Amino acid sequence: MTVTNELVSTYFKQTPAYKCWLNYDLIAKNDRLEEYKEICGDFNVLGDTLIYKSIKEELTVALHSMSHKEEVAESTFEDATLIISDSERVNLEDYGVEPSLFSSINEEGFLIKSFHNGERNTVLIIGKTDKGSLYGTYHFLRLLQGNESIEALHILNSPKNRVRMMNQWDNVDGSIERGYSGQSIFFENDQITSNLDRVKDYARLLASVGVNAISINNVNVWKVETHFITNRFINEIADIAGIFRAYGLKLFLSINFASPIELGDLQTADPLDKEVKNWWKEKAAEIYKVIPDFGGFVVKADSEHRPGPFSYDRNHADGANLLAEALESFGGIVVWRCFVYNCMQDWRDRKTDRAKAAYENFKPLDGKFHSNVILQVKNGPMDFQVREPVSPLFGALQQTNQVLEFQIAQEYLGQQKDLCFLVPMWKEVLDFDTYAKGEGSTVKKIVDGSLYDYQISGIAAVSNIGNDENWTGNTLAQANLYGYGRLIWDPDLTADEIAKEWVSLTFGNDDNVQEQVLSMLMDSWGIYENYTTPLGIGWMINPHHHYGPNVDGYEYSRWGTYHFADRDGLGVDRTIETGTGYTAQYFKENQEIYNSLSDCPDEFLLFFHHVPYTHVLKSGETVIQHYYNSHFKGVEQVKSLIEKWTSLEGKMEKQQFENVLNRLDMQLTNAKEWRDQVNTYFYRKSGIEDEKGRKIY
Ligand code: GCV
Repeated sequence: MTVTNELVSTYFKQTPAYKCWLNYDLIAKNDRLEEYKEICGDFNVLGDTLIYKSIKEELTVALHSMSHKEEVAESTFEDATLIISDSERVNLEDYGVEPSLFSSINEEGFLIKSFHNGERNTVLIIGKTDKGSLYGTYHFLRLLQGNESIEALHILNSPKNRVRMMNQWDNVDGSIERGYSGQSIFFENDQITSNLDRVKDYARLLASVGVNAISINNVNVWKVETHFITNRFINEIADIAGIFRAYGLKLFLSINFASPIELGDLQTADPLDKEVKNWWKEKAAEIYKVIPDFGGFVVKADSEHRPGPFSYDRNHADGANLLAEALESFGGIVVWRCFVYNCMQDWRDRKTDRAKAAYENFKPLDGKFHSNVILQVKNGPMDFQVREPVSPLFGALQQTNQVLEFQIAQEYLGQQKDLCFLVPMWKEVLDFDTYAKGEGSTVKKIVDGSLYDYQISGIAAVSNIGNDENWTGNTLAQANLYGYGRLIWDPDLTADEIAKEWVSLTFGNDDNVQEQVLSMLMDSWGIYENYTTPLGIGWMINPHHHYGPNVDGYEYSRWGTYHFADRDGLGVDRTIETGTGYTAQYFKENQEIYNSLSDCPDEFLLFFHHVPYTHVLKSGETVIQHYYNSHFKGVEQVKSLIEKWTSLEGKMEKQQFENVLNRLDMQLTNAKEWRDQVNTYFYRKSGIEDEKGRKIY
């Protein structure tokens, strides 16, 4: 059997659910098929790096699958009508391309260009580097899957963010912290998984949407995982790094700050201790010997009981710089997380506030970190709730590299049982104006490094995949994985555009399927918010496992309820005058809006203010009536999601249809529980009847 046949036959054995958006369905429209066959029938990949090998493989399976051609193979350069190369290897002028065009795109950018020489049509995919060629190839394949014409292409494109990272929270025993889609694809039974085929397919999925870095283990680094940076594991981890390398991704590891002690070498992990510094330098050298392009370390320190520099009376800059110095000469970086707060804090003084913690810890250290340190900041000040304001650290750190952290895993957002398409939420975060340098200082300009000229910056996210057949538990949650990559490549894409692309790549180009699934995705965040915690209050969820309602259930609740509800009202007063003073962490324009009861947007009201149940919202409803209305509405909206989905029976593969239907049924049960518990709780607390007289259980 030829390599081509082997590749193709492996590919054909995979289910659509597994292949996700790299489904490469047979092109249905005949005229397009002819157009594609003419151009794509003979391709030639110039270049011999590992990445070019991946490109050849991807083209082979994709073109074969889309055209059902018996043999799709490379032809000679002379005969080729589809040419993939970097800008150095072809004479661009022969194809009417000005070489200077490439100075306007970055290292990972590409040009896709159609060319007609009087005899035949040709398409060129020219990367600035091999990575650019890879991204260009995937872009081109997306066009084919969308049945777009390729006769007059001129696409010059490059990523807006330099770091585009995925964080796995996988443990070596095979479990995944906040994982809702099965077990780890990397680890099992305290070992690295022996069959890494699935890792390769994950690398393909990530590369196809432009992700270029991955950390493969949980930021909570437990006992066995502390050994990842030792001989016990490092060679096998190098194999994983090799798989990702072939798809343009750098591998990172989460490390335990106390490693020098826990690995039995030293008595201390004090970042200013000479022996500790040497220990990390030697460790870095050992790692780079086997993984020469190792990305660096991801670190969670001094948070939720993880060790860190505080034990030695040192600060986060001391801790991060220790590691940065060790990695510097190898070109490695330290991704230091800002999810730092004292989870045991007593907030009864009404001044102590978890939301304030990241800013209080890191703002005073601005400018004190080495240039190869990046601070990774969650999008909101708390923890991935359904609606949070943007973290005030964005814009506040002017001399420190920053990476924004999203969570694709739906930890608090329905755990991939409930549908919640997250791209609209992420768009709001990226478009948020911090006013850090006047109007227009949006988060996307901060993280792409243009506002403060950071050396290195970008976006990272907690992954939502596991070894379930469809990777994400709920097949529709694949849209979040896809959307994350597409959005961080280009934050100016709209949520709607991204959703449309995903639907067509996943379910094909049937108009009705597209319309129904698109509306389901686009409405889903609002629906989830309606039946859970509208008006920005957050939490009220079962502590620890974070699914389902539990109104008083904030896990660190020994100091009282999180929502501060009593018989008169609810919400957290975070104003400067009477509250925790959190609003003061924003620049003036936002501070004034959030601090003012009358100006604060409804969706954040209870995040910033404690108000009576009878407070009238901008919408004209009272807070209590809004709570009743949105919870009743949310359940009805889930019913309508089910109706829409049911109408699509027979229009897609059975396995996919049933998977989502089953999840929607779970969602309905969940939504009803939220409605009933929340409404009953606030009815009993407030004693105020629903003005529509609906039954509150
Ligand atoms: C990996 C939240 C999650 C934890 C997670 C933590 C973090 O608290 O519930 O599971 O730990 O965030 O981001 O470090």
